[in-house]
Amino acid sequence: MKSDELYSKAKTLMPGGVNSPVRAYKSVGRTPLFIHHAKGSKIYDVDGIEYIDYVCSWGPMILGHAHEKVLNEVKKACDFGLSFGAPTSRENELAELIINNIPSIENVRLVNSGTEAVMSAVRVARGYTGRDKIIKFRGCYHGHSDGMLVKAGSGALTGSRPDSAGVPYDYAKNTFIAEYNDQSSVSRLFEENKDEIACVIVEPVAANMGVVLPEKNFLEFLREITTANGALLIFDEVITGFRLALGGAQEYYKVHPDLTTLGKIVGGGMPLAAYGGRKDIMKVVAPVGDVYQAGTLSGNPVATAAGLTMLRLLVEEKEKGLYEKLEEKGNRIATTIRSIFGQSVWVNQVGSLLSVFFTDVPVKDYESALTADTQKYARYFNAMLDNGIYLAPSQFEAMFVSAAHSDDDIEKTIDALKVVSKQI
Ligand code: KE4
Repeated sequence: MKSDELYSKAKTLMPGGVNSPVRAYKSVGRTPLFIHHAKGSKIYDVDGIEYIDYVCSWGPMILGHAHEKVLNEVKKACDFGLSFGAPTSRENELAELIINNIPSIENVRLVNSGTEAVMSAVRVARGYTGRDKIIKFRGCYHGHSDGMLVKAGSGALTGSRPDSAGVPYDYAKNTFIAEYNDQSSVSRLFEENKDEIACVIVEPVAANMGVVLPEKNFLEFLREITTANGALLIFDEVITGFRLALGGAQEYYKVHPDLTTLGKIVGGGMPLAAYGGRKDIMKVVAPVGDVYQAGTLSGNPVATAAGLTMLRLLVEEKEKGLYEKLEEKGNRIATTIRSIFGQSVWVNQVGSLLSVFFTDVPVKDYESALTADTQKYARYFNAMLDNGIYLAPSQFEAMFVSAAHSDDDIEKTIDALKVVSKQI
């Protein structure tokens, strides 16, 4: 297998042979596939083997890989130069599309990754409120900035401890951890840190402990308690933005945050992300305000060509029922998995986002997600890959369905599920 050879070489060049840890297939015990190309719903490894792809580059490829119109606009943009470090009209157009489609965004800043979007939004919340402490939820992932790589401290009063080497305790102590879907864990932190919380940041649908849906009124509760305490509510919509609806989870669940972070789909597969929100809040961002944030390649002319084309296509496709069709496909796969695997799995699904947990426990939060049998997931992953289905190499990631997944793809996926269910 050429992947084996390439991986052996890669490991001599890069940490773990990869440029992002999850790609190393550590929890599924297999040599990672090296990808040669992708088109539509398919991905092809360096041995020319075709797979139906449910990773979709971890979310961006909602219309399928290598969409002709996106590629054409990117190729055209390249001929005008790759980067200027100066404003371009396409940034206006992309910013306007984001503002016109994400309900709570009135003003937006383009950046280069979801991590950078989150890091900046949290800094804005601190700058706007003049407060240092923040609340995040156990099991939610918001990129790898220091203040986000933390785990719950010993008690509700103490801040968190670093969850990564290299993160000083001082960077972690202002991040407090609450439990997803547990309103009292949030109330307690607000009571014990009165008037000191700058923001609550949440994945409105958690997708980094596997997919866990917000329970009824959870998001509404977060909206109320942050407003009541003078704290900002940040929706990290790097995954849900433009996926659950054109206006993301905030449109889908009708709860509007103060700040939103976007990534993945908004860049059309190129390194482009964004953060934005209420005008009065975004006024604190340099060069208008005194919260500094900058980037050499922010709003890059080639990346904005990809993002702008992607969003324009989504606006068009929405009128043709894109999101209803994605919900239908996601629901069909989820329902089929439940019928094939029965009580041995719990499936959470919303729209084109789903996760299969190998547990007989309803997965409603981080604790219950942890009951999943990760060894069984590894067997499932490997068996599905051997049957031509490319899934996330971790129990605690999501399955992404795209507009390019055809009925035939789903039929083939169901056939593979039937075979695999007997093997693992
Ligand atoms: P990036 O810095 O990877 O562009 O975005 C960070 C991020 C922020 N917020 C949410 C909700 C996210 O899911 C992510 C990144 N998602 C992971 C997949 N779970 C990216 C894959 C990877 O880390 O290689």
